Amino acid sequence: MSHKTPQGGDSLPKIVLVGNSNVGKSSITTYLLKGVHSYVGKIGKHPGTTLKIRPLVMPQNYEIVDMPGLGYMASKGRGLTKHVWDIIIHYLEQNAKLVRMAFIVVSIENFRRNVEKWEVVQIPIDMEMTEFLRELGIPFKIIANKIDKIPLLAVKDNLAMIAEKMQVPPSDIFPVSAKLGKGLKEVKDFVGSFFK
Ligand SMILES: Nc1nc2c(ncn2[C@@H]2O[C@H](COP(=O)(O)OP(=O)(O)OP(=O)(O)O)[C@@H](O)[C@H]2O)c(=O)[nH]1
Ligand SMILES: [Mg+2]
Repeated sequence: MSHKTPQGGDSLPKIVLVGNSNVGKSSITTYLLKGVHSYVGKIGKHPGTTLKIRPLVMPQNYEIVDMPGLGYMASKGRGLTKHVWDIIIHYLEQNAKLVRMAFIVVSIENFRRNVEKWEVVQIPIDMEMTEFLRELGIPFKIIANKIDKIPLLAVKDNLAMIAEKMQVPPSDIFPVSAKLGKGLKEVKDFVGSFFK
């Protein structure tokens, strides 16, 4: 298993997907790449499916970068989680000027539980990522994925909580179900608006 990050010489603008393990980053990336690349990376039932940073070049000369998951990965151990955080942070620092937009993907089903569980001990990882992106001056939006997993009323409540915790206006959140294909066109059109 290699954890090499792509080395310099790669000056294309980038769209980056970050977030906890198992939230659906690779599923969303697969949709964004449809018709261009048939295979992105694995989509898995188990957290920690994507382990390498592998940018994919689009015909409009930008890259889509599906990141490994940030959070705890059951089968891989804590050491690897820290390692993944470090390589992602390093990548973002090195490429800050080239990243046109970062999407922080969260699972709308798990966000509330994660925040309530972690916030007493330390800053939850998604919130830490917003701080980090703000420091680097990288613009970001939130994708609240897996809306198919909870009732509509809970979707509304959780969207409000995500906006509050991530300190973004509600209009910065894309509600999505990668499974049902809901909300994905909005994300794709938004990405497309950067690279006409
Ligand atoms: N119900 C539901 N399941 C989803 C949705 N999006 C993705 N999944 C499932 O969630 C699991 C994880 O999806 P991935 O796309 O591999 O998630 P990831 O964020 O890339 O995961 P890592 O690479 O481990 O960080 C897979 O079993 C997907 O089929 C969704 O909108 N709804
Ligand atoms: Mg993945």
